[in-house]
Amino acid sequence: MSEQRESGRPAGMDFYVLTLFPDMIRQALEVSILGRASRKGLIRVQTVNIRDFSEDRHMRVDDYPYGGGAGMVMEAEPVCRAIESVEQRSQKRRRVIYLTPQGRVLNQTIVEELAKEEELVLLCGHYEGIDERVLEEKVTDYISIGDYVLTGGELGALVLIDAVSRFVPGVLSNEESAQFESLQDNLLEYPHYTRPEVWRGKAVPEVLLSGDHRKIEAWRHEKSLERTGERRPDLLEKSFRTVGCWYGGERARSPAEELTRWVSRYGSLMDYDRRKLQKQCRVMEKQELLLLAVDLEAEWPKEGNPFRNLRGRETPLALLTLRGSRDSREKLGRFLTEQGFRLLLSRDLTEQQKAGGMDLLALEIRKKIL
Ligand code: 9D3
Repeated sequence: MSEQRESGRPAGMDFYVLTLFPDMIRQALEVSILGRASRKGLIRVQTVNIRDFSEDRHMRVDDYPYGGGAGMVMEAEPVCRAIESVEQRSQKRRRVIYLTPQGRVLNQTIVEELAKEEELVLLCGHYEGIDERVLEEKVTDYISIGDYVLTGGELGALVLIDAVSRFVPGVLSNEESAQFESLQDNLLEYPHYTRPEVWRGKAVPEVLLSGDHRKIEAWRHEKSLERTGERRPDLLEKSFRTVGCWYGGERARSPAEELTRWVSRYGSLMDYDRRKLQKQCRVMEKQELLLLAVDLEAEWPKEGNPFRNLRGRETPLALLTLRGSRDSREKLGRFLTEQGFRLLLSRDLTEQQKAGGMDLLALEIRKKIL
């Protein structure tokens, strides 16, 4: 728990919430999982009351809108000073997120991206909104939590903190770990069952009692797909069947497997060292995702390119290579593009490992795929 970052700062995450209603933020974060995480010091939430920066003896922070119209507008100066009071606490560049119905709608990919930060500044508006000029100066991200109207940004900030905190190491227990959740696959979860085995005449699906883990995993995947099709067809269109594939022995195999596990709970694997697979024609679909790891210095079969019979239909592809020149990587990338793949990214694995682990790479792929 006393794990430190290289910077010497404690691990975890700092949130600064700028609001006219700090109690609303604090009280919500005292309880349950986030309360526990706060007490452990894994997440630190500091509220800044924008009213403390009012320039007015009545502590007013809002005024009538220029040009007329309904409601009040929060003044630029108190908001700006509140943000600057946070900026003063260290020189670091921080994202300043304004919660607004006009923002990008929050989703799990955005949440994971934000979880990479060490600190986030969350600005909550009230009334009609905030004077545009301070937003232009200070805000880096505009985020909405959905297409419905709230009375202010506080619930938005709480939703964001809740979702992001789940990715902070230690906030969830091992069993609850946020890493391998089905929403990463853009699929809803499979149905869950617990004892008794028969409840009011309704039995638990047979397969779950079989003890056959492969069969159970296949059943859960099928149920996830079925359920997403019924309840969230919009999500199903954004979901991809991930296929991890390698050529060139163990060196290529283990990164392919690792990345596949990071990208998808239900990923499958193909071993292109097997001559039989090379000979078979396989056309991958648009809704599949190919993660391909190739050792460029592994010997090629005498028939030529081992992937000559692998085709895509605009199938997204992430290409990871080991050894070999940049030139040979680009050549393979072009070859696969001609075979019908849509090259999302191509990386040298040694370079990638220097830049960041498979988790970062997986997130990058997820962001590029749509
Ligand atoms: C009633 C005023 N609206 C004109 C049609 C504009 C408006 C201003 C301020 C609507 C809502 C709000 C307050 N909402 C938020 O601050 C907010 C919010 C939201 O309303 N929906 C979804 N996400 C968010 S994040 C912050």
